[in-house]
Amino acid sequence: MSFNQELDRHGVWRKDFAARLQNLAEWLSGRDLLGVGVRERLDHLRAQLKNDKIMVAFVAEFSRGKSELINAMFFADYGRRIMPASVGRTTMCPTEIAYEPQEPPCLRLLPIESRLQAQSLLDWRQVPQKWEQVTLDVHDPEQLALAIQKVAEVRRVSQQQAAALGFWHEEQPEDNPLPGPDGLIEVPKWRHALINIAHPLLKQGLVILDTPGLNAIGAEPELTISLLPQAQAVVFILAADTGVTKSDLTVWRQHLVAPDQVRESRLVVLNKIDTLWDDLRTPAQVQAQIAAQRSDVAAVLGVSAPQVLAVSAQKGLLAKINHDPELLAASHLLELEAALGVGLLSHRREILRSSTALGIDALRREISRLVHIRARDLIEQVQELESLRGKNTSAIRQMRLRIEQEQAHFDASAAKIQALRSVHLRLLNELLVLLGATHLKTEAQKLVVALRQPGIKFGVKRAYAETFERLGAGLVRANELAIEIQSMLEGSFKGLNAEYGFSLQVPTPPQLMQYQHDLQKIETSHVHYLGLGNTLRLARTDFTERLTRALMSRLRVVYDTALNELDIWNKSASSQIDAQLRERRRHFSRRIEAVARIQHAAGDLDGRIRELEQHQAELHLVDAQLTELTEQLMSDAQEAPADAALA
Ligand SMILES: Nc1nc2c(ncn2[C@@H]2O[C@H](COP(=O)(O)OP(=O)(O)OP(=O)(O)O)[C@@H](O)[C@H]2O)c(=O)[nH]1
Ligand SMILES: [Mg+2]
Repeated sequence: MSFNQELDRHGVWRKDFAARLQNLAEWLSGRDLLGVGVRERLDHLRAQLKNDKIMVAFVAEFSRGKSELINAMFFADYGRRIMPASVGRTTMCPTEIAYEPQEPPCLRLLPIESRLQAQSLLDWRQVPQKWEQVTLDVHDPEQLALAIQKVAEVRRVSQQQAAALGFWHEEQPEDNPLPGPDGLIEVPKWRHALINIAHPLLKQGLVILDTPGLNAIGAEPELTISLLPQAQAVVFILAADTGVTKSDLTVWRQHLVAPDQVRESRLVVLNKIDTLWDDLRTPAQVQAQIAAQRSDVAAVLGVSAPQVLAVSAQKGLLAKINHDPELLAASHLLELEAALGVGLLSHRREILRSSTALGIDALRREISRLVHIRARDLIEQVQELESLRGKNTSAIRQMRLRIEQEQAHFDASAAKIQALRSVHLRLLNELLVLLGATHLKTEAQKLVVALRQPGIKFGVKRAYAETFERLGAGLVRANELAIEIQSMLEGSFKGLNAEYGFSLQVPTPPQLMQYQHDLQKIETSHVHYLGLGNTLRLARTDFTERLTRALMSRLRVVYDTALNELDIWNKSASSQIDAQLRERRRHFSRRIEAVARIQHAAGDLDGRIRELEQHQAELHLVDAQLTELTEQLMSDAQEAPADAALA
């Protein structure tokens, strides 16, 4: 199955699943079961399904055919080239192509001068007015392609300006671009481009990242350190007519062999095989030559031969536009799409499914807790009324008094719960500080100071190790606090359950230590990046600052995820208490009301009991339906969708 079909299928499943969650929400609301805790969980699940983005990055030295391959794989339906692809350097800034339904189709460009300011790319994304915006007409491929040409724009600046922007380095003259006759240097006009268009695949959460070749990136740590590690797949491209050059190897080493890589998420493409097609040779000879080149490439890059796919992007694009199946087969484009589809998407789907299944399970427990409280309350009421059978009015009055006393005792529990809450909040706040933005900023600042020390060249590893040790220690402390809170909750829930007959269950504790692994990954990728001859640049203030900003934005993603987990944990604890308090108050007023009715018309007792039994039967049915509904959702989350879903 091709990448497009796989993605389609995944999209159908996600949409379908989201619709069914919506139905569940309506069903629950109709039965007064959509409390705060349940709604939170449902919203979280829906957001998870909706935001399931899959980023595929195309990385290579210039002119290997990255943009052409994107055109061929994703945009052939426009009947022409959409991303600019031409000889020489073309794409000058990283270009992200995605779909955001709440925004109009447009191209947004962040000026290169933004590099002179302190914000990271992540920060700039939040400031739309700093981006130049060009409206796109998706029904007019000519206009679309013309507008997107902007990603190839350059500016000419003085050597000094180029240095400030990160494109000129005294200490590494061999990497510097050639100045023009006027001494000016060509630099990209834009730092980053975002394209928002409603393509079917993009609608399903695909994000494509096109990148420029080596020098056009100009020591932009953000790409290596923040952007590419987020990509679920990185496609590395070589050209059959140039083979593996020195600069190809530099790109490969910088971006593709990051430690801790997920093997199946890297694809090597040997592009432009059409340049080997030769009328003077037999097809068999050509095939043999391609095969030999594939194994050469595999050997040089240290990957297995099947991991190298030989294609012709240009002929693939042409074949799709002209509906020429023979040429399409010869281009081997569909094989590449299939490899990407199988390796990447199935892995991605697994992750989403298992986390969805976990979410449904938590949701089910949350709801059935509510159902069981109601069932128990009904049983108690029936028993209470049964005990009134044949009793005189004074006995009935006695009972009412007793219920009112119980109610007063229960109201006093509010103070206890308040005390519990304030202890909980105090500990929680202490924990939140350890994962907060201020804490991170302070740590990053210490790293900047350390990296600026003269002669840091040999101490980079140590400076990082120390910073990450401190961050790690903060995480350990946060985890200890979480354990403390969890055991406090266990104790007080137990007490409340015993004293007031609640059925509070402590929520699943957050797994903070898992983020230690993310921290390690970030540390290694930085140390790796700096090991690639970038250490010398640390002497430059702007470089060190860009580097730490990139570090910050990646750390922030990790810490925000952790904070989000804490939030769910915390809400699950407090919303349970709220729900049980609410149910209990209702229970009291129902009991008093029932007794009051019987006080006024003693004969109504049987009728009232029948009514309650009717409610019991209804609740029983709700419980059974609920089990069925959630079980169905569970199994759908775990199993692969039937092929029929495609039809
Ligand atoms: N013959 C042949 N030419 C190709 C093929 N793929 C791309 N090209 C050409 O190679 C040139 C460079 O392609 P681009 O897609 O611009 O390359 P790129 O990797 O995006 O390069 P930059 O944007 O400069 O980093 C263009 O003229 C393409 O038409 C191919 O499969 N066969
Ligand atoms: Mg390009």
